[in-house]
Amino acid sequence: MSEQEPLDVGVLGYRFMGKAHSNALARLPMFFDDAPEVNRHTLVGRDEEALADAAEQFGFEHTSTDWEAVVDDVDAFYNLGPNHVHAEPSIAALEAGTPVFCEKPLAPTLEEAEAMRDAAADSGLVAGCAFNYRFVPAIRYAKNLIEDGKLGEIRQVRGQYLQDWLVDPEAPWSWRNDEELAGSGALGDLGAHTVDLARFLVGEEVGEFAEISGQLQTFVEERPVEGSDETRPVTVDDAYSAQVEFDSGAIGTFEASRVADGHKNDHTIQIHGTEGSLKFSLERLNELEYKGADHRGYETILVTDGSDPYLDHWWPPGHVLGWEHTFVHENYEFLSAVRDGGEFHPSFEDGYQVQRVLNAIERSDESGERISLA
Ligand code: SOE
Repeated sequence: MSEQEPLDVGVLGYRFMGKAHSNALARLPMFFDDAPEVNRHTLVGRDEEALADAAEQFGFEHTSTDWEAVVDDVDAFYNLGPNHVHAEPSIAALEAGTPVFCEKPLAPTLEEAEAMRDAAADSGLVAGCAFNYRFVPAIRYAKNLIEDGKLGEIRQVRGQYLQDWLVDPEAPWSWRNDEELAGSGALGDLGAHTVDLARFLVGEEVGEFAEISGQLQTFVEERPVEGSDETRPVTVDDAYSAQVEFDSGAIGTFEASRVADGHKNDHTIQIHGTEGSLKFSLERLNELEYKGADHRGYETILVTDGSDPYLDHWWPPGHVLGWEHTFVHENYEFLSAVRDGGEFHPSFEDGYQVQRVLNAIERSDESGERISLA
């Protein structure tokens, strides 16, 4: 246990992401002996009754419907609300001297992402964008292989993120279907993760995304509002695809969909180099497929040994981890950086770089042209 004062954490948002991060905060002292001590201090939201229930369930001491009061009053502020509330409270927290952990995508628009990136840079504080898939042990293992040169020179990256929860035209409308609230659809919600993973895994080898052409498509133009006879327009994409070239000349293809029937949360990334290849699929997150130069085909590496990234904190080999563990790992890294004044990645700068790519895909779709980011 640290001898420092516990960190008071304020969390805006108590739904899907609120629960995932609160679970992670609760797990930390049990599994990560050297994690900072944390008080789940204040849970922030609008609906007082739902907020009170969530605070009790998630183990928070206080609730508040006023984020402005909270950002000043805690040692770290978690912004886990819908995308349209990412910028203002996060910037206010940084201006108040409070480190911020913000859900992805960093913002609905490039302009807001830029303002957030600038506020983080001006503050000099730890500002993290919660791309949790960087914290899958098999992804860390893959990164180590790439850094060790096991794939040789990287030539191709192929990333897909497929879900099917909107394949039914009667699936209800939510903020995730609205451009004002979300920014984009499958592109920002899912594609942001894949772009971040690509930057994380091979960014040092291939550089940034340099040239991009992309397209977006909306298949269902309006959706029913739950509990009423109303429908609302869908103003974001159901699916996107993009072709890219990196600074090094390596190329990649990327796509995401929320209407890919039969795929629940199928995030895959494949990387091919001059001396080997890697394949990772989120639905088999304990495994990494690797083909080295002296192999004829892929071998499946079960990434659950105590010597594998983060695994010494958990169970004996073969006692597999799940999606929720990625949140424990990212919270461990973020809060340790806050306590120690260290660096945390993915940062707001990383979130901004991802947003540039998303924005270029949108611009390419609108203009029908290939966009240069170089
Ligand atoms: C919903 O589509 C969603 O929860 C995303 O918002 C998450 O980032 C992704 O991890 C799973 O799908």
